[in-house]
Amino acid sequence: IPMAPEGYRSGFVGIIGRPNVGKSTLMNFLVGQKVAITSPVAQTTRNRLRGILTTPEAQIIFVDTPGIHKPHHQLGEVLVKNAQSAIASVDVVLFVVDCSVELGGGDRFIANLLTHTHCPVILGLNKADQQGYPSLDQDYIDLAQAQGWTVAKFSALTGDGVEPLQTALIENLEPGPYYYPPDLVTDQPERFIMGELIREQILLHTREEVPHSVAIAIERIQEEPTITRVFAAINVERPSQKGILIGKGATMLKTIGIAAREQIQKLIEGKVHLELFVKVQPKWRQSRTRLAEFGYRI
Ligand code: GDP
Ligand code: K
Ligand code: MG
Repeated sequence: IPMAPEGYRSGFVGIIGRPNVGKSTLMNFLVGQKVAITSPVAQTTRNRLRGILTTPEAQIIFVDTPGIHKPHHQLGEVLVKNAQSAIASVDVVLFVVDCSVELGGGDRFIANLLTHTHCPVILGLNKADQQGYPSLDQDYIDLAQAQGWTVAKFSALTGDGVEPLQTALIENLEPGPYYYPPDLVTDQPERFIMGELIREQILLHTREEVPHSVAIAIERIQEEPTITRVFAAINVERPSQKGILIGKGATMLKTIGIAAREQIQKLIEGKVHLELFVKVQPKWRQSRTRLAEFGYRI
């Protein structure tokens, strides 16, 4: 890693918020590449992942997190603990909300978690493109004022307002070194992102319990002079889920495969042959060994 120039700033920005407010979409826009998958489904983001933005003035390491729910059960408590540890280990917190909907209990719950943080907090009002009249901003602005937070309003989808947000983030960073090589955009291995891009298509094409029951394992990557061959297993928990994923005449698996291949081609900037097969792994979500095997930090 090279030496950063005089006066260079750097640091870690934790992106937190309720599920589906657009945390991952925002991180992708900021780093200029799809490093985290996005979808209208909650729990799309399962792992804490980093996206790296390097400009001539600063290096920002974004930490994208799974959404925070009010805990109603054991797992919820674990998620909140994880979020709290994420908050404790960053230099700036970017608390993202969806300003096209009213401020509710979920956001207030997160605001309470943030009351005792020592680092600067920026309240990001996302989905500005979707906002109707009357404007719902005032409650969010009041909340930020009461807590002494900075406010930024933007659309992660269109990119409107993201540049001022980026400036505000950099202003809140201390002088520091390059933590990562300047050309790196994520800490995730390419292999893991390939699996995520397949999971994203499953999230977009199937419904209800199927998306939450899949785990992708990239079993082999074969690089040839003109094409990269990727062999991936889609693990599900029950035979019925396998049936749904394959579909009548294997049409579902084909649709998912074509769309995922396109995304993987963009990622590696080359031609890809993608082979998918579906495996039943009963209760993989309860198995620590399996979770680790599928790339989840446990
Ligand atoms: P996360 O769960 O907070 O990471 O949210 P995602 O990034 O996965 O986004 C959830 C959904 O909101 C996806 O369907 C996105 O396309 C959509 N979305 C994200 N940002 C915006 C935005 O600025 N405007 C609109 N209209 N939709 C957005
Ligand atoms: K989501
Ligand atoms: Mg996400």
